[in-house]
Amino acid sequence: EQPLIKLKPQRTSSRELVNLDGLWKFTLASGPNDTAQPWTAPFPSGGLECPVPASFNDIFVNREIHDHVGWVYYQRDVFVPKGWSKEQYFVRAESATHHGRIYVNDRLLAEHVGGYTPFEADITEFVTAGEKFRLTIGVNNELTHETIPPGKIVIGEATGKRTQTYNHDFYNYAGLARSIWLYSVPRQHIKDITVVTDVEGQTGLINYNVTVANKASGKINISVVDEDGVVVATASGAQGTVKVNSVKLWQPGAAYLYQFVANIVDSKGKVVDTYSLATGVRTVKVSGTKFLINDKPFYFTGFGRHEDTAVRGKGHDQAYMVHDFQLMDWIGANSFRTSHYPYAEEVMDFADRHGIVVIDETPAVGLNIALLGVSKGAAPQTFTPDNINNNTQQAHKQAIRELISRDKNHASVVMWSIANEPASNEDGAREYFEPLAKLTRELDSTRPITFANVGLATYETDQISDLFDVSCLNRYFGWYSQTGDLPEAEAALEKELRGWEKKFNRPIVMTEYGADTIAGLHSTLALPWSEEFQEQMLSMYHRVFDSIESVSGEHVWNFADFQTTIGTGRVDGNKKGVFTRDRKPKIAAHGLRARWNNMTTSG
Ligand code: GCB
Repeated sequence: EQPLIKLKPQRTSSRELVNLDGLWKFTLASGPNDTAQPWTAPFPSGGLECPVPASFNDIFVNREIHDHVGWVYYQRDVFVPKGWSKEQYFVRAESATHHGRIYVNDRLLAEHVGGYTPFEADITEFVTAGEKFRLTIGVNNELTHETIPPGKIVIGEATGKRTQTYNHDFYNYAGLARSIWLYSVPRQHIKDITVVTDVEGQTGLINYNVTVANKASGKINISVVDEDGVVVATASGAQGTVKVNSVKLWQPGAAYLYQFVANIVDSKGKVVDTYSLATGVRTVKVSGTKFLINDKPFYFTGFGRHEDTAVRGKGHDQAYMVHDFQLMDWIGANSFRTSHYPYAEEVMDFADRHGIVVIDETPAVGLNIALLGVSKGAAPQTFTPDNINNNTQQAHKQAIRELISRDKNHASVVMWSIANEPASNEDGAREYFEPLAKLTRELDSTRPITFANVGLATYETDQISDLFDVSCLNRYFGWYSQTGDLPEAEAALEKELRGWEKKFNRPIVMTEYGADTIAGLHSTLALPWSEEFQEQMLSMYHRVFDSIESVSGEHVWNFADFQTTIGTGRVDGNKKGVFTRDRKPKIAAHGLRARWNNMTTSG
């Protein structure tokens, strides 16, 4: 098992943080087996430079780089600040899609598989404070049937060219799409904090657990500081419960965050290390057909989204992040799902600060060969030794561990989604998913768990939904079936939703519904692909949702148009966005805005 990465680095009185974003030297590996070892020497000057954070694929005007399958290398020089001689220091990559290696000078110091969660190298013993080193990060974008997400490399018959194929509907952007950091901590430091909140009457309870690295002596002191900077509660010891009187709750649309400050204090009363965790006090639970936040029914409005913009691909961008949240606010969205992978930590922090509710998803997308049409005719068999197998399941478990370990403290996260559209109607699904559902609950018993169910796995054929708490359904009546025929689609949708309601009597969240829509294409007949069709189709869904008691939320697919793999079903990407890829509203945006802004978000 890969080590789980703990607290996000931060600058405090005991910790330093240096951002390594910017232009890095960049090169492709010379061959698939990567024998050239480019990290053992400085890259020649005058070569390519690649911005970090960004996916590399669309940066260069070069088809070979765009389509590259295998290793790429990023390199830059880094100084370790001279004041760090007594500290321990790390290089941390927020993500490397999908397999990353950190080299310091000639030496490999860290390796990580899984493209959307952080990893780090302890470089303390290898570079002296005040000295410069050559930092090289290798990134490999290959997907196999044993990775999460899965994929398959095919070899061109005539050319021998390797092409990455996969079952998921978004482009396999790769590289260093999130920030890279150099940071220091004291030798004795806080390694991890877990907080779980509860409410009793007017009192907020923060149950906590602090783990410490290299602990020889020293005590743990906790203080909870409110938004005015006032210490409202204190505690001591590595675990326990802090009580906050007259608590201000974290609420959807009305965030309130306390700073949970953990200190290690030595015998002379000196603070050895300090870390401050933004903590929202709230509860989450499923009761009957309702999804409760702070014991009040919550109705999800919003989207499945993607990290996707022109040129930077999946590169995190503060301007787009803030703008996208502004658009969500404008349209009246109170929530989103991190379809189909964990998003940048900055996004989660933003959601915490602004009271936006998140369904947090692993990168387990495409565990379904029926969607590919691979096995046309034959009964599709997703869960077999040479497809999705025990090793895939191990990788999936690790993806769940890493997601929960990274995001467990976010008030905004109200539910874990452990997969998107797996073949849950096929034999083998139950054997595959039962241990995963169990693991998720072991890691976090406080949040409901779910997965996004595919249309092929109806209430009659799905084999795993009873292992989960909420029925999250992705449905495309009127688009992939009953195409363009909204009355037929409406009847089919209603039948399906009533089937789920009757079988499970628990909340249903429609986690995907939508239609590809070419911005600017109009049709008086509201034919498919037009802006009018998207508008009318969404309205039809809303009519049905409003008539079914257990429907507890609606996430349109998708927030914005996004890039996909090349194929005959997609014209420069998926066009189901309510906004275009450059964030201009389609007609449907106005209808959603009117509906969602008029809804009481709880109820
Ligand atoms: C789905 C997938 C999503 C696709 C969408 C579509 O069911 O979950 O990743 O992009 O359908 O547009 O086909």
